[in-house]
Amino acid sequence: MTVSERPASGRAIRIVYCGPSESGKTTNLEALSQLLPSHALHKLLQLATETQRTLYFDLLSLELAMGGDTKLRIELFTVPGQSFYVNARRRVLREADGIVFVADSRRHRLDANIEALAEVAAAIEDAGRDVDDIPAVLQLNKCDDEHAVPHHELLALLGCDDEPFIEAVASEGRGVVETLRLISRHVLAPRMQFEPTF
Ligand SMILES: Nc1nc2c(ncn2[C@@H]2O[C@H](COP(=O)(O)OP(=O)(O)OP(=O)(O)O)[C@@H](O)[C@H]2O)c(=O)[nH]1
Ligand SMILES: [Mg+2]
Repeated sequence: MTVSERPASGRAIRIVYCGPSESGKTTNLEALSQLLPSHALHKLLQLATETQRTLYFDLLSLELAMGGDTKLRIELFTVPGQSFYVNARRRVLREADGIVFVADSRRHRLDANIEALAEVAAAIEDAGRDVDDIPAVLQLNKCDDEHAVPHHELLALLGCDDEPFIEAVASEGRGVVETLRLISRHVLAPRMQFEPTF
């Protein structure tokens, strides 16, 4: 891989975790910082309120060895899910190279998922980009809840029957590395030969 194969400005590849408030976005990054091999991890920066709700964003920076001396930096961002942080979400989403939508599988969060998904699409379109041009995967989180909606029903309700998805319990580390592998493949495959080593 050469520098010219990196995104336009040579910056890191940015993957944004979005979804309704408290769906488990920050928990994904926390679990990854435990589960990924330490040589790949760069840093985890968390900006949270006293109540553990994300205030602006969280950032987990990874460095993947690509052979020789070449390293590829991937930055995983979360955005705050609470409704009044709409502008913070838009700023982070604007430059996303890939999106992980962390849905909350609990039945009473159905409307919140639908609303958050529509907002992601609107933010991308407002930034002059086409949603279909940005690789995206769905993580159906909180599958451990007794009121979790079955995955086929949740996908249909979100209008995402044909999208790639992973079922997860982020608080137990289940499905989080798989989610990162899936989105990394989608983002990197068109740019270079890539087989995740994590
Ligand atoms: N039962 C269960 N709880 C989870 C799961 N994933 C996360 N949680 C819990 O859900 C709560 C919210 O998780 P966060 O990761 O802070 O959610 P968030 O999406 O970052 O929330 P905001 O930053 O406010 O948008 C925490 O108490 C987590 O421990 C899961 O798969 N199952
Ligand atoms: Mg958070």
